Amino acid sequence: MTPKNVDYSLYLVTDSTPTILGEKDLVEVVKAAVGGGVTIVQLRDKNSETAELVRIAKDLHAVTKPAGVPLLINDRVDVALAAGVEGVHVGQDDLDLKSARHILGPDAIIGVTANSLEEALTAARDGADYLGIGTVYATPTKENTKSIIGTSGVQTILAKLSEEGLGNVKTVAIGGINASNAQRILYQSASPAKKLDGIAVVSAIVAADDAKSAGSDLRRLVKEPPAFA
Ligand code: TZP
Ligand code: MG
Repeated sequence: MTPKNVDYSLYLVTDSTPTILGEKDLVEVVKAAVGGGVTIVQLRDKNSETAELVRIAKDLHAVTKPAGVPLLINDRVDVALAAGVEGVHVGQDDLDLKSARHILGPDAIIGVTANSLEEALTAARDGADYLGIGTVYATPTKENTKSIIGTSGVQTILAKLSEEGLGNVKTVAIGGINASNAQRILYQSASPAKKLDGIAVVSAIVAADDAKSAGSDLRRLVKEPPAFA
C-alpha cells in the first residue's frame, strides 16, 4: 500500500475482552473482517503485556498486510515500531503527536482521538493524518468516554476544520456505530464543506457471530449513497 493513500471508509478497532470478543480468536475475526471489506485496522488492547502485544500485532499484520490493509496500534508507538506496522492511534493522554511523528517518521499513519473542537483543531494543526472523532453515541465498549457529541458535534468539528483551512485531515467517527445507524451518521455529520471519510466500529464487527458478513454489510452501507438522502 502506498503510504498515506489510505481508505478510511470502514475502520475496525479490535477489542479482546470476553464480553466483546467472546470465545472467538482475534486473528480469525480480523481475517474474516478483512475478507468482508474492512479498509483499516487498529489493534486496541489495554490488557496485554508488551511482549504479548508485539506478538499479537505481528499475527494481525500477517493477515492485514497481504490484503493491503494498514494496521495501527492504539497507544503504543514502541509496539508499532517493534512489529513494523503502518502506524499508531494516540489519545489525548498518550505520547503526543509530535513525538510520535518524530519517532515513526513521515510515512507512518498517525491518528489522534478528538473529543472536542479544540482537540480536533490542535491535532490537525500538529499534522495528524486522521482524527477519530467522538464519542458519537454512548457505548458499553468504552464506558468512561469524556463526552457524547452526537452527529451535531461531529458536524461542528468538520465545518470548523474546513473553515480553519484544515480540511485535508481525514476524519472517522467512533462510538455506538453499527449497520442500523452508519448511513445516518455519515449523512447527518456532513457539513457543506467537509464530510467524514469513514466510520470506526468495535462491537459491530468484533462481537458479531460472523465478522465477514458484518464487515461486508457495513462496507456496502458506507460505499452506497444513503437510501434516504
Ligand atoms: N473511542 C470512543 S468510543 C470507542 C472508542 C474506542 C468504542 C466504540 O465501540 P463501539 O462498540 O463501536 O461502540
Ligand atoms: Mg489511548
